Amino acid sequence: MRTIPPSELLVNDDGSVYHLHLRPEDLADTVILVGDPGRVAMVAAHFDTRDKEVSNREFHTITGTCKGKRLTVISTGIGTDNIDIVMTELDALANIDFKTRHIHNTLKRLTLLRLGTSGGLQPDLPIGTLVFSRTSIGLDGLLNFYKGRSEVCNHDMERRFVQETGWDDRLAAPYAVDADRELFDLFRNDTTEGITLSAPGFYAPQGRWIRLEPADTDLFNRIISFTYEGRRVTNCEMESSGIAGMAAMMGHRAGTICTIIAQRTSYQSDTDYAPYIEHMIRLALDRLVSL
Ligand code: R1P
Repeated sequence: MRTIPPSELLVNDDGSVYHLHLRPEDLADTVILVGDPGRVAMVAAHFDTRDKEVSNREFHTITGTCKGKRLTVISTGIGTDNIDIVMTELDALANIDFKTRHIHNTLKRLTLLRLGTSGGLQPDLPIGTLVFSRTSIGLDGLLNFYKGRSEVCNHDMERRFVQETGWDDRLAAPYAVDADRELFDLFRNDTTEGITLSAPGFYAPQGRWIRLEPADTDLFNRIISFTYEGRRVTNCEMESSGIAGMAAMMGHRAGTICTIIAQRTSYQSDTDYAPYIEHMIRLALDRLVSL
């Protein structure tokens, strides 16, 4: 049996995992992931009880109950580099014995739902639209570091995306991965089905030109025109690909819902988007407590 060394899985003196500062008993089996640490309180405002609250760096966590169901809400901060940390440590809390440093014989399957914000990439998806990322295309390269990537990704979609966008091979190879089907079905009547891009940055990696000109100013136009089996690219954010991909490799059930808060094709944005986020949170909690 493999013993995971202390240098590979770091455990703090109080028995909590290195970055998240959570102990195994602090984690519920159903987890809501948000990017913004401030959004954790918006979700937990709907909880009936709070058993645990902890913060370290950008990772703020509250575990409690909502309509009797035990839930954890955690902030990931921005980007799939953080998702690598959050997903690995959540999985370790669920599936590794911190004393023996052995993987449990029986693995736990977590349910993980990201509630995020994103930019809309089609003119008919206005600000306030809720998109469920049925498929995510990761431009960030995270999954390329994992052996299990080849088993969970849609290689045909990746090939077509590379061909049709004229993808520059100096960039990370894009990976295409589906959300959990059961979670998608849970939300399909209340959300717009999407192909979501996860970019490794907010500006040039999402086609924005502030002072530094992107290397390829037409790339996002070609991405927006990409379709796969009649489905089109709907929105762009920075985490859903890593969450879907890591969860698929680990055997967890994961998906992402994002509110569109900027419309990239008409160059509009809405910074007063809290009511849309509140609507998304209420919808998510209503469905998750029924699982
Ligand atoms: C960028 O402003 C951040 O907002 C989006 C992006 O994915 C990125 O994390 O999501 P969140 O609002 O969930 O952080």
